[in-house]
Amino acid sequence: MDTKNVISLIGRFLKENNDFLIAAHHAPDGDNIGASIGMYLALKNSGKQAVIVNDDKIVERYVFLLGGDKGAFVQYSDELKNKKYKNIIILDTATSERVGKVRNIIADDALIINIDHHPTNEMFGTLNYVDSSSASASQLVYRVLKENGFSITKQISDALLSGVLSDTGGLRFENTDSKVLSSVQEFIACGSDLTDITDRIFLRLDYEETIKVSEIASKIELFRNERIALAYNDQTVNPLYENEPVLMILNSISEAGVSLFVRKNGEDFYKISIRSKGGFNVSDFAAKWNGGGHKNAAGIKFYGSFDKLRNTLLKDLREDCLKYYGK
Ligand SMILES: [Mn+2]
Repeated sequence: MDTKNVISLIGRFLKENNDFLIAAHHAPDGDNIGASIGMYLALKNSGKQAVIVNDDKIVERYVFLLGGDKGAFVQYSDELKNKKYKNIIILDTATSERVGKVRNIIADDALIINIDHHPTNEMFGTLNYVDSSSASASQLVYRVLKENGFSITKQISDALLSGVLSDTGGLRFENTDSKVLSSVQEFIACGSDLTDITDRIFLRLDYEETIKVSEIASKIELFRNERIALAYNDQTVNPLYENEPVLMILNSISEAGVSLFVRKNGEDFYKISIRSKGGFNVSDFAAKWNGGGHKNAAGIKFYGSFDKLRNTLLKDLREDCLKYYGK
């Protein structure tokens, strides 16, 4: 089926149904949140019932996008389990497993719309609009709404712009192409304030979080030959609200090509975010360790001790980087 067709079928699905569940991958990022809120608002403005349910909480810095309607973005809990939704929209999510426990509230015979830009998308939907050449899922949601005649209010535009800015690192990552810039131009025409949204997403951190981030940053390790920078945090002792500020600091280190933020999230359980600048493909590396993501941003879950992590996964990464950066 060609793209135009899929988009118009998704439009029919949105117009002919009601009571939608909007879901996306756990540990939501800005693109996931922006795409979800943009879709939610468009449905609400058309008089439809909808709710966004995620395995995790919304990230605080994106709450403004809800415009006071805080109940619209719900963290999954077992109390929700009695209701099974039949009309599902899954955004920015490569595999249906990545919605986590939200699967418990999806009916067996549900219709699922899958809108995504991950190259590893498993086409799990009844309708799949997957375009891996798109820098963000928010742009795909924008196209679906626009081509099906939904009006793009400033609030919707702000949500989708936040998604685009989040996945392009504020229009700085390699994926910032002409499609990104023309969508940004359209969002500005819808009334969005690029400077304000950029500030809210990247440049605001409260005092307490700033101190925590600084403490973590002061202990960053650098492997010079391998061009790897590594930060560590024990989330069970000193939890951060979000990972992005530490990742931005790691990424700004000129000697590093690849950065790694390792978080201890439980006994013998670590979550790792990997970023790269330029050619080194962190998605390929993550795939070897049952993780996934994009070329320049990926994630891995590791089970075992930190020593084991150093002696296996980090060792493997150091070898790959040594080969890649050639020293
Ligand atoms: Mn995305």
